[in-house]
Amino acid sequence: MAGSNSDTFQSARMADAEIRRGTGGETHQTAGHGVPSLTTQQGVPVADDQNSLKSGPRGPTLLEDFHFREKIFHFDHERIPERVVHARGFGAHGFFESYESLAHITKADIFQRAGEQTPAFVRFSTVAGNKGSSDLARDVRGFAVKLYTKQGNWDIVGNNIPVFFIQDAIKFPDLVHAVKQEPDRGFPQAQTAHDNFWDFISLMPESINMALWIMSDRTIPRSFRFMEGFGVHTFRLINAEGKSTFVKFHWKPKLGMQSVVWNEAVKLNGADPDYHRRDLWDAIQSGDFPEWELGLQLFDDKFADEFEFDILDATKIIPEERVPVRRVGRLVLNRTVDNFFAETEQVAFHTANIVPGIDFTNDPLLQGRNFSYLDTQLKRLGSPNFTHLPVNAPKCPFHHFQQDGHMALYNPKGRANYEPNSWGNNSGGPREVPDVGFRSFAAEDSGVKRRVRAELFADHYSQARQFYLSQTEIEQTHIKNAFVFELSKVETPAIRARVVSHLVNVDNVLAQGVANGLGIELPPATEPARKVINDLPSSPALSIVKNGPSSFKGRKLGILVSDGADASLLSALEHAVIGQGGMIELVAPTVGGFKASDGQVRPAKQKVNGGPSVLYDAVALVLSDRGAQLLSQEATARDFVADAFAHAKFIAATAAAKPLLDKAGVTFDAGCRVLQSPADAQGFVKQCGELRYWAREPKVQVV
Ligand code: HDE
Repeated sequence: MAGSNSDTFQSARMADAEIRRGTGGETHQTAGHGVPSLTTQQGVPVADDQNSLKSGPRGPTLLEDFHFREKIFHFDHERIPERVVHARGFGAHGFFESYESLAHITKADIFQRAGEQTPAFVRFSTVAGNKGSSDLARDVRGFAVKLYTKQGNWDIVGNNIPVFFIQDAIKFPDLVHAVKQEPDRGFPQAQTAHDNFWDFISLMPESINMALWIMSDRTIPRSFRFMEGFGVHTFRLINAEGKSTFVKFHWKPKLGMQSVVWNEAVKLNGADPDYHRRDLWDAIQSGDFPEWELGLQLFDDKFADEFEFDILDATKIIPEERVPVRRVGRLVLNRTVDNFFAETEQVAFHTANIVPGIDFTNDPLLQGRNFSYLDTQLKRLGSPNFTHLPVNAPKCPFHHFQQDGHMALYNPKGRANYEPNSWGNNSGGPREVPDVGFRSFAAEDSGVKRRVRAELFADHYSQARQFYLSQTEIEQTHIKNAFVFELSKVETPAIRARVVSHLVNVDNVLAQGVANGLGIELPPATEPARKVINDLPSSPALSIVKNGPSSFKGRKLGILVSDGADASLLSALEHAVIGQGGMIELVAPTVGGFKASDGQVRPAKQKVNGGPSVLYDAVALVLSDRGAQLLSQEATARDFVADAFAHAKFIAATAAAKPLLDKAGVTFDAGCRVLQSPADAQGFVKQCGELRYWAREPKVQVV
């Protein structure tokens, strides 16, 4: 038979799984009790996996030890190249469910029927850090979604920020070189706080809008569950009549947006470098499945012509207040991977993976990406047959004449491996399907061949200003502080000043604040290539704080406990948190547990020096007099309290906790409360739904 066939492929995969389980016609003895025998890759049973073959107990190891040779050989080849960017990532399975039929806008099969579920795989990532870097790096997060639709795989390979640094893909290698570790010294990794990065940014005014976004709290999300995702580019939806509608894709977290504060991120990287992946893993494993809604911003040519900015420019957004986001379905992540390498590491996303009903625009960044991703897959996965890997293979039938190559997992039978052929309907293989097959939108394109950009691309500051002015005061302060932090790590004064000279075009107060923080004179503004539009309306959708949650759902309360802790208070807190859909974690002097006031020993999740308060959204101290005395001598317990206070978290404490609070330098404010009786627990947890007591922050952060 000609061409590929998913049935053949499925059976190849099943056979493969059988082989792995060793159930394919086993002849040797099993290890007993149904435990499979250890074998070599060739299926030869292994008698001794503890000792290599030697000539005498103290003699040389023998070359003929084929088991040892094969084992070491395979181990030596376990690594594949990590991704050039987005190396550190974490994936999960789930599904997308459409709310309504969008047949009038797109013929994409996934959007035809309300309630239809489509399998999905999502990989979140950081961009700059290497595979082993920490989760809380200040960085953009990748938000890549593979939708296994009935008409092929559709990938939305997006980020958690809706704009990008550059406008033209030809600058991508420069951008990535500048942000990653510097080539002479090999550091710093997973950081933008170094000379090369800010040198490049300061010489590329088009990146200033994105610079504002990355200095905001968007780059230190509380976890993947609390961040938005964006397709970034303008795409097209095409309906059955061939009509095109422009579209921008959004993912909106059901739990609302949330970020941590910078000092918390710095500490989290030490306390738990896997904080984000652990969070997603824990949520899915406990059945608290994270969800996002897919939002579409739909607009036509008329809007595109009237809009102040070019819809092909990936350094610009279309404010939601201008074109509303229509929520058309939900994405649910409900299954962790079986094997990290097979799925998260080997998944291969590609912006050019689109399906009938979706199409590209001429965004020069998108066009460059469409060219790039196949190269990276080949380099990383080592074979053009990477689509044969289960995570990458379509889940719909597929048939084609592509064949052979390294590690071809399915190899069709029959004679026909080309078309047209005259082998007849039964053995001639697949044929084109003009009526339903993918056809590119018939956009009219012509022009003089030149290396240019469109005129409106030259507006570099207007939307950066709009973004900044749309933030709450607390978020504006965080942006200023982030610039000061990053530029204070830059060693070359001229680079620092050049960055500030761009900020003058964004907002004077911001520029002056950063200059003050750096201890430099305010430099004159960089001459803008195009006049800055100063009066763009504020866009509340751009603020995290304005789009936070309304409850403690999905969040975690850390409770510091000691022997003698009031058992009724503990259960009241637990009850209140679980009632809101949150979680609690007990932190105690020993992980083995503590004896509460009811005489029962309860195990703790963390020992106090391994469970700092940065791991939690809010904290409670349920201590006995003796426990508080003891913990007030313990530096990590004092840090637990002092950090929670400094990070503007809500704090509740029994009256007995006072010695510890005093030693930690905490004076109660409206974000703290005494837990006098179990009845106080509800009120406290309700307040925790606001996540942070921001009014405290200016009082505890003065430089
Ligand atoms: Fe990517 N990008 N990118 N990118 N990108 C990759 O592909 C590239 C860009 C994004 O979890 C690579 O498989 C070019 C924008 C995500 O596996 C590579 C350009 C956006 C992921 C690549 C861009 C992204 C990647 C590296 C400039 C947001 C991770 C490994 C035109 C909309 C996907 C890989 C995953 C990965 C190239 C710009 C998002 C090298 C040339 C803009 C989320 O092919």
